[in-house]
Amino acid sequence: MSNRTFTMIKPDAMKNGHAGAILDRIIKEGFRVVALKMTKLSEEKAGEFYAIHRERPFFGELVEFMSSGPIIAAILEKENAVSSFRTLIGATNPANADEGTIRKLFATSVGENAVHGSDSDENAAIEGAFFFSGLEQI
Ligand code: DAT
Ligand code: MG
Repeated sequence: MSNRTFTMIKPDAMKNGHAGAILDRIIKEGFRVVALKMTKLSEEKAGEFYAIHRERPFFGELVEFMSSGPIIAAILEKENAVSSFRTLIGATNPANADEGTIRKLFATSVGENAVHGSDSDENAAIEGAFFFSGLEQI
């Protein structure tokens, strides 16, 4: 079990001014920030990141949204990071997310749901490497 996960604060949360509150919550929940940057995905890069969803009906919408504005990307460290972070963010659709979760508090809709969290240790490593070199991981 790896102790790292990868997250993005998505364009809706950035635009709505929730980035500070989300980072504050993540740190208060005991995650250590290993790497952090603000960036903006091109449509091509967003499509590459979400390639696994290429055949899904919402893929075009997802790529357009994820490239619509700045994001914050980060690698986080905590025991059981992947599952612990998925619990903290809540269900994909904020309407189904538990009270107090980041998506319940800050998401706009199922498509614009404030934050990304890796779904496995393997994907956490792949996604972290998509944004950060080894030297950028402290
Ligand atoms: P998660 O981000 O919880 O891992 P996922 O991997 O199933 O969810 O989907 C990736 C993203 O795609 C999700 O965060 C938002 C978007 N998405 C998922 N289901 C959707 C739907 N039914 N309609 C619109 N966008 C959707
Ligand atoms: Mg996912």
